[in-house]
Amino acid sequence: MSYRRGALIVLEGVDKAGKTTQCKQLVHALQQSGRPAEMMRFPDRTTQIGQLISSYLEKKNNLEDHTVHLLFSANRWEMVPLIKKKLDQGITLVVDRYAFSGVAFTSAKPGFTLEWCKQPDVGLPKPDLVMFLQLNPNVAAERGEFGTERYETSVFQRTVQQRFEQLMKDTSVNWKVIDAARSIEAVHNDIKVLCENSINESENLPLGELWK
Ligand code: ADP
Ligand code: FDM
Repeated sequence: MSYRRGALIVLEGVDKAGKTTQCKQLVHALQQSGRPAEMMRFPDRTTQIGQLISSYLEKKNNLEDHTVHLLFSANRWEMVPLIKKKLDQGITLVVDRYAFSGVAFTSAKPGFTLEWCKQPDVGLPKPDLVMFLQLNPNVAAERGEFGTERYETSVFQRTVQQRFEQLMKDTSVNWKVIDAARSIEAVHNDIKVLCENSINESENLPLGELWK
Protein backbone atom coordinates (compact mmCIF):
# COMPACT_ATOMS: atom_id res chain seq x y z
CA MET A 1 0.00 0.00 0.00
CA SER A 2 1.43 3.38 -0.85
CA TYR A 3 1.43 5.78 2.08
CA ARG A 4 2.68 9.31 1.74
CA ARG A 5 2.35 11.46 4.78
CA GLY A 6 3.64 14.96 5.33
CA ALA A 7 6.67 15.56 7.56
CA LEU A 8 6.58 17.12 11.02
CA ILE A 9 9.35 19.72 11.04
CA VAL A 10 10.17 21.81 14.13
CA LEU A 11 12.30 24.93 14.49
CA GLU A 12 13.69 25.68 17.93
CA GLY A 13 16.14 28.20 19.32
CA VAL A 14 16.39 31.05 21.77
CA ASP A 15 14.59 34.34 21.32
CA LYS A 16 15.43 36.23 18.11
CA ALA A 17 17.32 33.31 16.58
CA GLY A 18 15.09 33.76 13.52
CA LYS A 19 12.58 30.93 14.03
CA THR A 20 9.49 32.79 12.87
CA THR A 21 11.28 34.38 9.89
CA GLN A 22 12.60 30.99 8.79
CA CYS A 23 9.33 29.09 9.34
CA LYS A 24 7.51 31.53 7.08
CA GLN A 25 10.17 31.41 4.36
CA LEU A 26 10.31 27.63 4.51
CA VAL A 27 6.56 27.20 4.13
CA HIS A 28 6.58 29.65 1.23
CA ALA A 29 9.47 27.86 -0.50
CA LEU A 30 7.87 24.43 -0.06
CA GLN A 31 4.57 25.68 -1.45
CA GLN A 32 6.37 27.29 -4.41
CA SER A 33 7.97 23.95 -5.22
CA GLY A 34 4.57 22.27 -5.20
CA ARG A 35 4.79 20.59 -1.80
CA PRO A 36 1.77 21.12 0.47
CA ALA A 37 2.99 22.83 3.65
CA GLU A 38 1.51 24.83 6.51
CA MET A 39 2.90 26.65 9.51
CA MET A 40 1.94 26.06 13.14
CA ARG A 41 3.28 27.68 16.28
CA PHE A 42 3.35 26.94 19.98
CA PRO A 43 1.99 28.30 22.13
CA ASP A 44 -1.08 28.52 19.89
CA ARG A 45 -2.64 31.56 21.55
CA THR A 46 -5.99 31.22 19.75
CA THR A 47 -7.50 28.43 21.88
CA GLN A 48 -8.95 28.83 25.40
CA ILE A 49 -5.84 27.26 26.90
CA GLY A 50 -3.70 29.41 24.59
CA GLN A 51 -5.42 32.55 25.85
CA LEU A 52 -4.59 31.65 29.45
CA ILE A 53 -0.96 31.12 28.42
CA SER A 54 -0.90 34.35 26.46
CA SER A 55 -2.09 36.46 29.37
CA TYR A 56 0.48 34.70 31.60
CA LEU A 57 3.26 35.58 29.12
CA GLU A 58 1.98 39.16 28.95
CA LYS A 59 2.12 39.20 32.78
CA LYS A 60 -1.61 39.96 32.97
CA ASN A 61 -2.09 36.95 35.22
CA ASN A 62 0.10 34.77 37.40
CA LEU A 63 0.02 30.99 37.28
CA GLU A 64 1.86 28.51 39.45
CA ASP A 65 4.96 27.21 37.60
CA HIS A 66 3.92 23.52 37.38
CA THR A 67 0.45 24.56 36.30
CA VAL A 68 1.63 26.73 33.42
CA HIS A 69 4.01 23.99 32.30
CA LEU A 70 1.08 21.59 32.06
CA LEU A 71 -0.99 24.18 30.20
CA PHE A 72 1.76 24.59 27.57
CA SER A 73 1.75 20.81 27.17
CA ALA A 74 -2.06 20.67 27.03
CA ASN A 75 -1.92 23.34 24.32
CA ARG A 76 0.13 20.90 22.22
CA TRP A 77 -2.05 17.89 23.00
CA GLU A 78 -5.20 19.75 21.99
CA MET A 79 -3.65 20.20 18.53
CA VAL A 80 -2.67 16.53 18.09
CA PRO A 81 -5.82 15.46 16.21
CA LEU A 82 -5.29 18.34 13.75
CA ILE A 83 -1.56 17.61 13.43
CA LYS A 84 -2.26 13.96 12.61
CA LYS A 85 -5.02 14.83 10.17
CA LYS A 86 -2.84 17.29 8.24
CA LEU A 87 0.13 14.90 8.11
CA ASP A 88 -2.18 12.11 6.90
CA GLN A 89 -3.40 14.42 4.15
CA GLY A 90 0.22 14.73 2.98
CA ILE A 91 0.68 18.24 4.35
CA THR A 92 4.10 19.02 5.82
CA LEU A 93 3.83 21.00 9.06
CA VAL A 94 6.51 23.55 9.89
CA VAL A 95 6.24 24.25 13.61
CA ASP A 96 7.62 27.31 15.43
CA ARG A 97 8.58 25.85 18.89
CA TYR A 98 7.38 22.54 20.33
CA ALA A 99 7.91 20.41 23.43
CA PHE A 100 11.63 21.25 23.48
CA SER A 101 10.85 24.90 24.26
CA GLY A 102 8.42 23.61 26.86
CA VAL A 103 11.14 21.66 28.65
CA ALA A 104 13.93 24.21 28.13
CA PHE A 105 11.93 27.14 29.53
CA THR A 106 10.37 25.44 32.57
CA SER A 107 13.55 23.60 33.51
CA ALA A 108 15.37 26.94 33.47
CA LYS A 109 13.31 27.79 36.57
CA PRO A 110 14.64 26.73 39.97
CA GLY A 111 13.50 23.33 41.24
CA PHE A 112 12.57 21.73 37.90
CA THR A 113 14.39 18.73 36.43
CA LEU A 114 14.54 17.95 32.73
CA GLU A 115 12.94 14.55 33.44
CA TRP A 116 9.92 16.00 35.23
CA CYS A 117 9.43 18.59 32.51
CA LYS A 118 9.46 16.01 29.71
CA GLN A 119 6.76 13.74 31.15
CA PRO A 120 3.58 15.54 30.03
CA ASP A 121 4.85 15.65 26.43
CA VAL A 122 5.85 11.96 26.26
CA GLY A 123 3.97 10.37 23.36
CA LEU A 124 3.28 13.53 21.34
CA PRO A 125 3.79 13.16 17.58
CA LYS A 126 7.55 12.94 17.18
CA PRO A 127 9.07 15.49 14.81
CA ASP A 128 10.86 13.96 11.85
CA LEU A 129 13.40 16.79 12.09
CA VAL A 130 14.19 19.41 14.74
CA MET A 131 16.37 22.27 13.55
CA PHE A 132 17.99 24.26 16.33
CA LEU A 133 18.88 27.80 15.30
CA GLN A 134 22.08 28.45 17.20
CA LEU A 135 22.80 32.09 18.00
CA ASN A 136 25.18 33.68 20.47
CA PRO A 137 23.19 35.83 22.95
CA ASN A 138 25.37 38.87 22.10
CA VAL A 139 24.42 38.59 18.43
CA ALA A 140 20.77 38.06 19.37
CA ALA A 141 20.93 41.27 21.43
CA GLU A 142 21.98 43.17 18.29
CA ARG A 143 18.70 42.12 16.67
CA GLY A 144 16.77 44.43 18.97
CA GLU A 145 15.67 44.94 22.53
CA PHE A 146 13.80 42.28 24.43
CA GLY A 147 10.08 42.88 24.64
CA THR A 148 8.17 43.05 27.88
CA GLU A 149 6.90 39.45 27.99
CA ARG A 150 7.83 37.01 30.70
CA TYR A 151 11.15 35.15 30.11
CA GLU A 152 12.54 37.97 27.92
CA THR A 153 15.72 38.63 29.90
CA SER A 154 19.25 37.70 28.88
CA VAL A 155 19.97 35.89 32.16
CA PHE A 156 16.98 33.59 31.73
CA GLN A 157 17.69 33.04 28.01
CA ARG A 158 21.24 31.90 28.81
CA THR A 159 19.88 29.20 31.13
CA VAL A 160 17.33 28.23 28.47
CA GLN A 161 20.19 27.84 25.98
CA GLN A 162 21.97 25.45 28.42
CA ARG A 163 18.81 23.38 28.79
CA PHE A 164 18.46 23.13 25.00
CA GLU A 165 22.07 21.90 24.88
CA GLN A 166 21.20 19.16 27.39
CA LEU A 167 18.14 18.16 25.33
CA MET A 168 20.22 18.00 22.15
CA LYS A 169 22.33 15.18 23.64
CA ASP A 170 19.31 12.90 23.20
CA THR A 171 20.01 10.99 19.99
CA SER A 172 16.45 9.59 19.82
CA VAL A 173 15.50 12.99 18.40
CA ASN A 174 16.70 14.00 14.92
CA TRP A 175 18.43 17.26 15.86
CA LYS A 176 20.26 19.44 13.34
CA VAL A 177 22.09 22.51 14.58
CA ILE A 178 22.03 25.49 12.21
CA ASP A 179 24.37 28.47 12.47
CA ALA A 180 21.77 31.23 12.71
CA ALA A 181 24.30 34.11 12.75
CA ARG A 182 24.45 34.15 8.94
CA SER A 183 22.18 36.01 6.50
CA ILE A 184 18.48 35.10 6.38
CA GLU A 185 19.02 33.67 2.90
CA ALA A 186 22.02 31.49 3.86
CA VAL A 187 20.14 30.06 6.84
CA HIS A 188 17.06 29.50 4.68
CA ASN A 189 19.01 27.57 2.05
CA ASP A 190 20.37 25.12 4.64
CA ILE A 191 16.98 24.68 6.26
CA LYS A 192 15.27 24.05 2.94
CA VAL A 193 17.69 21.27 1.94
CA LEU A 194 17.40 19.55 5.33
CA CYS A 195 13.63 19.82 5.20
CA GLU A 196 13.31 18.44 1.67
CA ASN A 197 15.49 15.46 2.59
CA SER A 198 13.37 14.88 5.67
CA ILE A 199 10.13 15.03 3.67
CA ASN A 200 11.48 12.41 1.25
CA GLU A 201 12.72 10.15 4.04
CA SER A 202 9.58 10.38 6.20
CA GLU A 203 6.87 10.01 3.61
CA ASN A 204 6.74 6.22 3.83
CA LEU A 205 7.55 5.90 7.53
CA PRO A 206 5.02 5.86 10.36
CA LEU A 207 4.93 8.90 12.61
CA GLY A 208 6.89 8.29 15.82
CA GLU A 209 6.06 9.04 19.45
CA LEU A 210 8.21 11.61 21.26
CA TRP A 211 10.45 10.45 24.16
CA LYS A 212 8.83 6.99 24.23
P1 ADP B 1 12.43 34.37 16.70
O1 ADP B 1 11.13 33.87 16.10
O2 ADP B 1 13.45 33.27 16.83
O3 ADP B 1 12.28 35.13 17.98
P2 ADP B 1 12.40 36.27 14.50
O4 ADP B 1 12.27 35.48 13.24
O5 ADP B 1 11.18 36.95 15.03
O6 ADP B 1 13.08 35.39 15.65
O7 ADP B 1 13.56 37.34 14.25
C1 ADP B 1 13.93 38.29 15.26
C2 ADP B 1 14.45 39.56 14.57
O8 ADP B 1 15.70 39.29 13.91
C3 ADP B 1 13.52 40.10 13.49
O9 ADP B 1 13.61 41.50 13.50
C4 ADP B 1 14.11 39.53 12.20
O10 ADP B 1 13.83 40.33 11.08
C5 ADP B 1 15.59 39.52 12.51
N1 ADP B 1 16.33 38.41 11.86
C6 ADP B 1 15.89 37.14 11.64
N2 ADP B 1 16.84 36.41 11.03
C7 ADP B 1 17.92 37.21 10.88
C8 ADP B 1 19.24 37.02 10.32
N3 ADP B 1 19.63 35.84 9.81
N4 ADP B 1 20.08 38.07 10.34
C9 ADP B 1 19.70 39.26 10.87
N5 ADP B 1 18.48 39.51 11.40
C10 ADP B 1 17.60 38.50 11.41
N1 FDM C 1 7.34 28.75 25.96
C1 FDM C 1 6.93 28.25 24.79
C2 FDM C 1 7.29 28.01 27.14
O1 FDM C 1 7.64 28.48 28.22
N2 FDM C 1 6.81 26.72 27.09
C3 FDM C 1 6.40 26.16 25.91
O2 FDM C 1 5.97 24.98 25.89
C4 FDM C 1 6.47 26.95 24.72
C5 FDM C 1 6.01 26.37 23.42
O3 FDM C 1 6.68 30.99 25.68
F1 FDM C 1 9.18 32.71 25.92
C6 FDM C 1 7.77 30.17 26.04
C7 FDM C 1 8.87 30.53 25.11
C8 FDM C 1 8.63 32.01 24.87
C9 FDM C 1 7.13 32.14 24.95
O4 FDM C 1 6.94 33.18 22.85
C10 FDM C 1 6.45 32.15 23.60
P1 FDM C 1 6.69 33.31 21.27
O5 FDM C 1 7.28 34.66 21.01
O6 FDM C 1 5.19 33.27 21.07
O7 FDM C 1 7.42 32.21 20.59
